Amino acid sequence: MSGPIVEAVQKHPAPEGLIYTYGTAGFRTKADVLDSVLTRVGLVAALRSRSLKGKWIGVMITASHNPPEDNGVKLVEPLGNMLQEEWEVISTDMANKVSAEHVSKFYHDIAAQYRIDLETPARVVVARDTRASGARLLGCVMDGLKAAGAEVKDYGFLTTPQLHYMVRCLNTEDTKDAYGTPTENGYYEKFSHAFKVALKGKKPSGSLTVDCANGVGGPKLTELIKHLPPKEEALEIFVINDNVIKPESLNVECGADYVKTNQRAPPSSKAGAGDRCCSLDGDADRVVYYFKDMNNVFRLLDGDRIATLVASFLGDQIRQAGLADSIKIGVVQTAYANGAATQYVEQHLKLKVDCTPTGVKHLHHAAEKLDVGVYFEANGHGTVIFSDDTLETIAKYEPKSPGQKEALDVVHACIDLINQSVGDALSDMLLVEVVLAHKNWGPQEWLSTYTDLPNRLLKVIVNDRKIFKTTDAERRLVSPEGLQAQIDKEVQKVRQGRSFARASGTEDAVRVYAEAATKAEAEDLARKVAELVK
Ligand code: NG1
Ligand code: ZN
Repeated sequence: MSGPIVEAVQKHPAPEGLIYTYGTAGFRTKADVLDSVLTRVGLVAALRSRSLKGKWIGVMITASHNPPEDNGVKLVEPLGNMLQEEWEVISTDMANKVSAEHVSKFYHDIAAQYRIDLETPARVVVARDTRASGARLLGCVMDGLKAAGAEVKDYGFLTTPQLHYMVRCLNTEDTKDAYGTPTENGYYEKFSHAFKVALKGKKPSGSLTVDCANGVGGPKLTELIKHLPPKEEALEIFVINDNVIKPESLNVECGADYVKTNQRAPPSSKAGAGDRCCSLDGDADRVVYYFKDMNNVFRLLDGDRIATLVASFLGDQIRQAGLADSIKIGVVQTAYANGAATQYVEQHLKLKVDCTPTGVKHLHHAAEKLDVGVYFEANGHGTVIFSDDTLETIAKYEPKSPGQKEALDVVHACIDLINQSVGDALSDMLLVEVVLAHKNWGPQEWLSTYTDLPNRLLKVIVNDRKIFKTTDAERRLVSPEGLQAQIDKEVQKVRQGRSFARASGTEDAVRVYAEAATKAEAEDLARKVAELVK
């Protein structure tokens, strides 16, 4: 067998003995074993586009918060959503075909099975983060795309959410759902304009220091700032850790994952007590806030905090607009959400909370079932989505007083300000700033809304993590048999105890989470459960 597909695949042979999996974050591993995967992903992207009659499909080359020597790739559906599960399986199968002939055969088999007309145009958008391996891996994807005869738009460097934005814009251009102009400038214009309108003349207090993880978020934030209102009128932003010239510094002692995991600010941060700070991750789809309190103690405002802040604000605005009876807000969390956050949403904000398995695609799907779905993982990954019916209700609604109109304007602006295709650190950050400005809050007031339960997250290396099977949104183990009962017994020994264990989807380990009334109890509980899991 020969032909362009066989040739492209032969150019990037698969390393022997490796098995690849399209997991919660796509394919992700050491960059030097990814060439063959990227070429095959190019083929799958072309097939997926053809299966949707030539809609644009996105390919993002990134390994997010992973170390600089890693890389990865994920595919994006036409409206900016994560890849459909069926196609995750196809991607995994394709990545693990060893010979070029098998790849080519599989490509044609999938086309036959899904009745994909290989004459239909295939359209694919590509972008990458700033990793050193990105250029080489882009070449590998391009070889796959070319072999499959796809039309390609290469946007160069983009944040992951910018790529999702481009995909959605390209597929909705000239329709009633047009999302925006599919250019970088279009992105900055859309979000900066919405920010200005949503602020309604209010000025966020103080300044904001943004740690960009030495990743692609740095140059993109610098660009975005040029489009924002001048600092005298709105927000003063200090950009730190934006060195993309030295790719080996990516995510090193900085970034959202470093801050969340170590519960400390990046050592390079010069921010003083009370100064508002936030950290993006390596591809700018996650953000966490933090500050040093008056006693110089580090305080984290994570994804749970962003969710509660935003849900409470949108709830207020919708109520003030007179829409409370027709639009219901809900919050979607995972089991990693702090118990105090869940309680705050249910009992104080009186909103519904759904719990889903880990991974934004699960949260996104649950949020899609709500009128307004606010979803965030504790690590800062999330967004807000508005259902079509809700958007229509808001569009048709006629305010009955100046107060109602004012609130309605803010809701409109927030809809534009929130990147509804995917969690977007830059858009989420601007949204948080709008809410804080409206509430006239600093980080201390935000922190005071509730007190987090002390908690501990441990990573346990086990022989075979596949034996750990869960139910109830990963909160209970069904296998190995008897283990859950032992965990329950430990949980009962501490006050306000909660603990669960699950296999990680991105690392070869089991994660153990525990929370309790005191730090000592939480740590003790985590340690005991980790012992049981080993
Ligand atoms: P795993 O490795 O499955 O726990 C981690 C994060 C998720 C999500 C994914 C994708 C935790 C506890 N888990 O998943 O929230 O972000 O990576 O990047 O933070
Ligand atoms: Zn990321």
